[in-house]
Formats: sequence, structure tokens, C-alpha cells
Amino acid sequence: MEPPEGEPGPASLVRLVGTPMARRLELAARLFDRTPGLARVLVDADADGLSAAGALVTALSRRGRGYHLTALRGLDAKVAGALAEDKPRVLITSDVGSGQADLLEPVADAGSLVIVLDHHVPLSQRSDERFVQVNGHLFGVDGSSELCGASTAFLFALALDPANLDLAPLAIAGAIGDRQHVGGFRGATRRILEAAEAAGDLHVRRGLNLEGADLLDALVRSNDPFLPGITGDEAEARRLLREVGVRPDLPVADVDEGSARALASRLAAHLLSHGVDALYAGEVTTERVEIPARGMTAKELQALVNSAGRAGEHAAAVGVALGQPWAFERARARAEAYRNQVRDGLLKLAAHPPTKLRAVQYFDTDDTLVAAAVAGLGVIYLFDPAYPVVCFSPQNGGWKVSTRATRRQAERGVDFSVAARRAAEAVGGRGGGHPVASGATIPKDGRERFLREIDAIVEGQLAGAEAPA
Ligand SMILES: [Mn+2]
Repeated sequence: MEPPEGEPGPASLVRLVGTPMARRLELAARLFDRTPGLARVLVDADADGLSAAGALVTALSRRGRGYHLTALRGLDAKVAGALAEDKPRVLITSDVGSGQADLLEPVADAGSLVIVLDHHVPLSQRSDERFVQVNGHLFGVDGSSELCGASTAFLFALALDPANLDLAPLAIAGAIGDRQHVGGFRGATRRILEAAEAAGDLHVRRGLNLEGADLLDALVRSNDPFLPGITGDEAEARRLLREVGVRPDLPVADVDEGSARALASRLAAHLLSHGVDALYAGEVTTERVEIPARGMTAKELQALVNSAGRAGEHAAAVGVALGQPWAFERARARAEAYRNQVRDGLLKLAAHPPTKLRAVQYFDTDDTLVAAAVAGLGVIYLFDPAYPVVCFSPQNGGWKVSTRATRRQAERGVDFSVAARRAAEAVGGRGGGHPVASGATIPKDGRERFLREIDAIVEGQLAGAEAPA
């Protein structure tokens, strides 16, 4: 819905994402309103997908619509088959769907209205009155950096009712979950942030990207940024703080501007000296997005949603996204354990780095819960920056694969959305996602072949040649 005449308001869809995508969102909202009945909602069970769930569920409730929400890791043929049999009047997916269009189109063809609110690289361009695909990639908006599942879900909520602007904090939490804040929010996400700030739903200020009881605690437990040689080493952390001249027991919030600047530049220099790209070294200071209604930052909200989700406590994760007090305590304990597990995983890899092939490096972990996070942070802060990373962890008798690249590696040609999909397909698995972050599930005996394939494909991408099909 837009103002009848003249300049659209700051939160108008046209202003946020441009006319063609705004029209698609309005179409999705109109078709949804025209199709009564219970809505099936399907999201990915990570911070982005579960934040999207929070936005969708709220918007649907406000519209007086019933829903049945499912969070899942990986939409496969089995799930899609069950959906087709179920024949829901409406199926809404977020943070999942575009990479599984081949599985969802039959659900639409069987009579359901399917609304896909996604930002993964789409398998098909299809969008019509039964299968409405809302994905930035279809409108020239970079889905890896400018829109995520939660922000796309938020835009749909806004198309249903402009009053849903207050759900913007969930869009931002999802974007942070997908690391789209790194180097500053961009494009559509930036405009959403600004519109929400103008409405008073968010407050943005620059500050140290550290969290903890005090500075020493924050440094020793810092995963994101991971500080090689300091994270996990109290003596080194103390030494660094003494060098900068700030007290280790000072609460992070009480650090004055001068000391914060001194500490930030010391930490950035430390990261640069460890080969960390300047883009990521700069992340020692960040835009802290405060959510006044919740008394926490969007990063904290994201951490709670993410760790509860990864631990399989989807109800608690969505409960946090919805602001339900019971869920917070549960999620907080999870977040603490999760943070420790991620740090342990990174420290282990600091001692035993990944194995290098020709183009990629790879490692194994039994800790499926934190595998993706460890791969994502490791490739940025810890591993040889020349090699994108592939990580294997056991899952359901096969392998779950997480592939991660830095933006710099992507600029040099690495595209895991293609490489992970092709290598997985070569061994009878399934894969895809984003150029810098993709996933795959492959059968147990496909691991060696998958590694050979993905190494060759990435080598081809780096060489600028057409990757082997
Ligand atoms: Mn996502």
C-alpha cells in the first residue's frame, strides 16, 4: 500500500526496493488476502529463517490468519512430497524455497498458493499467480548482501500492512545472522534500517564490536571477531589491554570514546598482522543496532534466536523473535553454550589447520551444531586467506557440508552457490545457496569424490575458466 499521490513515504515499498519488486510484493499480499484458510509457513532453522518466522507469524496474527509454522534444516523431496499431499491453501516459505523451486512448483501445480520469500540464488525465474517468487535476485538486488530471508519476509509483512514497520528489528537480526552487516548495511537493508530508525523502532550508533561482562571477558571470549592469539588466552588479552592502557575489568559499555578508538585500532592492527582482510579487521567497531522495545541489540537478538534454533529448540527461537519472556531464559543458556562451542571449535582449528587441496581447504568436525559458524568465522579470521573452505560434519548417516568464502575470494571468482550444487549433484546429493556461503547434503560414500569435484570447480572459477559441468 502506498500513498495515493506524490512522494512515497520513507517506508514505502517502492522507496525500499524499487517499483518492480514492490509490485511483486503487493501481488503476493493481494493473493494471500484472497486465499482464506490456514497458512503453512516454512522457514530455515537458522537466525535468518527464524527471524523471518517471527515477522511472518506476527503479521499473520495481526491479519487474523491462522498458521502452522515449521522450521527445518533443508527442504528435500520428502518434505515437498508431504506438502503436496497436504495441499495447504497457502504455503509461505522464507529463507528457503528459491533453491528448491523444482520441489515446490509441483506443490503450486497441485493447487496451493505458494509464496516464496527468499534470497538464495533462484533455480527458476518462475513467478505467477500460483507460485509467487519474491527474491531480490530476480530484481537486480544482491541477495547475498542486500536482502536476506527475514528482510524479504518483513517486506511482505509491510505489503500486508504498513503498520508492520515495527517488525524491522527482526529483518535486521536476520541480516546480521547472515553476516550482511559486515562493512556496513547496504542497499535495501540500509533503507529498511533508516526507515525503522526514523520511526523510532531502532537506534543505530557506532561502537566496539565486543560483548562480555568486562573488557577482559569480552576479548577472551570473542568469536566474532575471532582474535587469533587473544581469544581463549587470558594472559595475552591482559597484555594487550595493558598496552592500550585500559582496565581489564572495565564494562564494555563504560569505555570512553578515546580508549575505544585506541583499543579498536590496536585490535584491527592485530587482525591485519594475522592476514585478516581489512574489510573484516574493520569489524572491531560496528554499527550497534539497539532495539528500544527489547532492551537489547539486534546482534544479541540474533545470537539468541540462532543458538536456540541450532540447538533444535525452534519454539524457543521463535518465542525470542516474538518477544515472549519464557523463551529468553532458555535461549540465553543455549547462546552461552553455543558461544563456547564455537570458540572451542575455532581454537582447535588454530592448532590443527584445515587440509589444503589445489583450490580449497577442508576440515572435519563432529560438532554439527557449530560446523557452519566455525567454517564461516574460520575462513575470515583464522585460515589461509588464499583458500575458501569446505567443512564436513556427519548427519543422518551422510555428510552435511558447509562451504564458506570471504568476499575477497568471491571477487576473485569463487562462487560456492554453483560449486556446492554441482559437486553435490555429481555424487547424488543436493547443494546450493550463496556465492560466499553454501551448503550441501551428500551420501556417506560421496565425500572423496565431492572434494575432488568442488576443488576442481573452484580451481576453474579462480582461473576464470568455465567450471566443468
Ligand atoms: Mn538467509
